[in-house]
Amino acid sequence: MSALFPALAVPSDRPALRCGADTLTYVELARAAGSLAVRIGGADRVAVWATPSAHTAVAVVAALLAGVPAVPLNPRTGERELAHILGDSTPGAVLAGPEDVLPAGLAGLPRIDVELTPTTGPSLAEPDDAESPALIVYTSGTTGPPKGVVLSRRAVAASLDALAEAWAWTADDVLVHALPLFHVHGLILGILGPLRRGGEVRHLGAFSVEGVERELGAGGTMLFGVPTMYHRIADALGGDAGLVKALAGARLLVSGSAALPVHDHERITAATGRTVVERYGMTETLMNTSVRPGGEPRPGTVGTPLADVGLRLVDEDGSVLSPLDGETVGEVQVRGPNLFSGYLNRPDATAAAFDGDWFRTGDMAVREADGAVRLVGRKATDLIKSGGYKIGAGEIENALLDHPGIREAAVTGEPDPDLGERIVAWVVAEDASAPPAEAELVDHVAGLLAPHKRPRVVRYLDALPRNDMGKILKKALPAAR
Ligand code: MCA
Ligand code: AMP
Repeated sequence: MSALFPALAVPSDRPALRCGADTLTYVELARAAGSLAVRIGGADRVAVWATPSAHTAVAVVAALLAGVPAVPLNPRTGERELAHILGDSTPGAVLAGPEDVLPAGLAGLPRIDVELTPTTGPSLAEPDDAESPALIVYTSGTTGPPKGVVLSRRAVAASLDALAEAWAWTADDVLVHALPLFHVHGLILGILGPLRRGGEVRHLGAFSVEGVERELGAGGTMLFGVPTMYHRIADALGGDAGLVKALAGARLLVSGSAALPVHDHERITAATGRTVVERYGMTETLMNTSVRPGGEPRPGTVGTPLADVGLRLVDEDGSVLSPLDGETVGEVQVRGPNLFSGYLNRPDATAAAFDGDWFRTGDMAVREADGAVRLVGRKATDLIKSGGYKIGAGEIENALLDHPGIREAAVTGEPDPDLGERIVAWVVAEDASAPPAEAELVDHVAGLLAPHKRPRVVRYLDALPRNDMGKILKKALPAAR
């Protein structure tokens, strides 16, 4: 396989990345990542304390240069989730910025500080094995703790190249975003994507409409975001001529990780004349489809399959559906070089996820006459998409049940104009006369799992609705209030 980062093999003085005050050219990135790669070479796996910083980008590039699989860690991960990820992925060290304060859960691991400006840095030949694991990214399922998705160098390269073809993404592009760097969207598409092309990425550190306006106004050509970010941009467009101009000047506005409501598409197009391009992917599959820029605006669809991606709809019995009628609903299955290699330590879950070489996405869709995919729902109601994060109801229920004041718990997602869905916890207190306060339960979940998994609303009930078998009837919950 050819190198993941051709621009690092013969590095130039072109800008590679900017995050806050830190900027690195390709020469500087090659030196920083090259010297770190030497320090971690030989490790089986490394964890990366994935703050939204240049240090994270250098750490992950170094791991890829060294051929050592990287496990990005959400720096806000709570104690239970962190313990699970470390126990499951058994990294030999953790890479972190020199200023980062690491939690007690990482105390047992050797720490390697990421330096941005080492004085020397050897140039390294990248490993050649396309099937070797590049990254292990943790993702939620409906029940149990998150699973480690093993992504090969082949999958990363194939998906980034398919996007480059679909979007005419080149070394001249300057990508602007503020996505977290411990998921596929922000890290693989948002950092490794521009670096594979030899272009530039500017990470805002934290999302703000002002930051988007500033960087798109100062030469940014592409913006990546989740729908919540575009919703906030759409809210701000009304009175902000500078923001309108910045968006209108960008070459490509891309939304993904969850559905961008048609209303937000329309508000952005009405104000700027630009259409937001939606693409559809998954941690396990990287990118599957995209609307093609320059074609007809297609709000509500996620476009057609990317190069080399096979996509089919399958009904309940496993029969393949072929009508391009915009009506017949089936589960999306995909295959191609973009797919993951399996769940770490979970051959059972890996086997269950496949139908032959087709991966069952769990997403339900119809196909339009031109083959465009329109997602209409998910098979599992116990998966919630909030702010673009996938969150399993089961893991939150388990965390709530661990609170001594909680006897029963059920978690659902409710429509939310900003987050897409908000997490709602329905609880029965041990002592109905003195239930734990809402803030206490919210902090409890945030502390064990992660802040984005915290319930946004807690509703107290005397009992959860159950069927004769004792199973909680989640659909009956709203009526039980
Ligand atoms: C509030 N906070 C708390 C608590 N309450 N912290 C601890 N305990 C509490 N009780 C803090 C948070 O830590 C955070 O601090 C701040 O309050 C707000 O956090 P949050 O609620 O998460 O922010 P938000 O306003 O809801 O965030 C919106 C967002 C975010 C910026 C859009 O949801 C986001 O970054 N989403 C991106 C998700 C994503 O990348 N998904 C990709 C996976 P502070 O402000 O200091 O941070 S999907 C994927 O990869 C596939 C392949 C795909 O298709 O893309
Ligand atoms: P994750 O497992 O966190 O990587 O999230 C993947 C899921 O996000 C997919 O299975 C879809 O349900 C959803 N998703 C990603 N992109 C889109 C999109 N453009 N529109 C609707 N849903 C999306």
